[in-house]
Amino acid sequence: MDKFEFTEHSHRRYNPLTGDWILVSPHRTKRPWQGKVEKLNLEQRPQYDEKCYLCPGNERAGGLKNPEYTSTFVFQNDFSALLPVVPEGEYKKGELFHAKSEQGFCKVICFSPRHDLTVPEMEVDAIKKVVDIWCQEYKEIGALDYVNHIQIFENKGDSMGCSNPHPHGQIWAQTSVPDEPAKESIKQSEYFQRHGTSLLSDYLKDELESKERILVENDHFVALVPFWATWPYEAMIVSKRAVSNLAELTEDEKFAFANCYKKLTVMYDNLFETSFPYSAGIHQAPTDGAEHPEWHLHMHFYPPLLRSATVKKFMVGYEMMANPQRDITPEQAAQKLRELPTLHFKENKTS
Ligand code: H2U
Ligand code: ZN
Repeated sequence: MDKFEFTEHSHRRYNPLTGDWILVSPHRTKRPWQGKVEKLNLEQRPQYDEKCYLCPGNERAGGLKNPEYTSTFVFQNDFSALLPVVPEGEYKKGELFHAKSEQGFCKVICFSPRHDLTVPEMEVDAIKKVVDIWCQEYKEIGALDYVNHIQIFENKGDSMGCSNPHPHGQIWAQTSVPDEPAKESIKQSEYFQRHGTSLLSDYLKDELESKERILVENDHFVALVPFWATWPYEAMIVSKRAVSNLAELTEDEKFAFANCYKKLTVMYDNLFETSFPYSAGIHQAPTDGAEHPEWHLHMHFYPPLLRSATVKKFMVGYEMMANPQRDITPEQAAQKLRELPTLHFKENKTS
């Protein structure tokens, strides 16, 4: 019997941030693929679309009008999933039936007035303004008594349920800490108590030494494919300094974050020469008034594409019933992404 190699043999990997496991089956990448591999014809969008509810000056559902904004613009979601005024209440019947009222609100952030751009096509200076808005919103919303968790996220691409190609993200703020960040809170707390350092600082130290899964590195931020990545090209942006939330970032760090966000998403677009869909979101300390030295700011990117602009990975079957599973290893995914040109493919075609 050969020695166990994780480039060859099926194995499970542990996600220390959540406590979840993932099944990796590298031997399956040798399987023949007879499906189609195609590029998408990229739609050309206008810089301004009169029918877009996010473009400057346009009317949204409900009749409110967007201002003639020139960089970023934030508004209350007209169809918020959470509401600030809800009667406080609880439903409990024995151990098995339990429901509780939840208070909160949702906002939408337009990243740019330009309808035709996406993050990888924006200038770093313009992306920095998006980071600025995230920081400002985190501070302002976090100061509200009833808000303990602020989820900042971006859904990109209609395959991720994004309703509009105009570059934008969302913020959902609420009283409870939802499950994903709650799991990460417990794991980071336990780690901090054992070691006195943040879990992600120690993880990053190792990753920066091996360089196997690093995608982008600058003075203050790193983008990498986590050792425990679930999605084929999953990535994570982590701050080098163990800051627990956006409000702690310096100006230089905000620029570095923007730079990392751009470089990672350019890699993504270049991989299949398509506007690469993903759900991305920032995990950071809860805004419950307490200090959270265990929390280490990071941003997850979960992209669904597997083999081409149209062939997606489905989290179905075994994955829904048991554990997520992947074929190409995180190391192979990182290598593929690293080998891509650093210039966005659209710029390459016009220059
Ligand atoms: P997506 O990122 O999933 O496309 O969501 C865009 C949000 O914009 C969505 O949550 C909101 C929707 O409720 N929206 C408005 O607030 N006003 C509108 O006029 C249309 C859409
Ligand atoms: Zn638009």
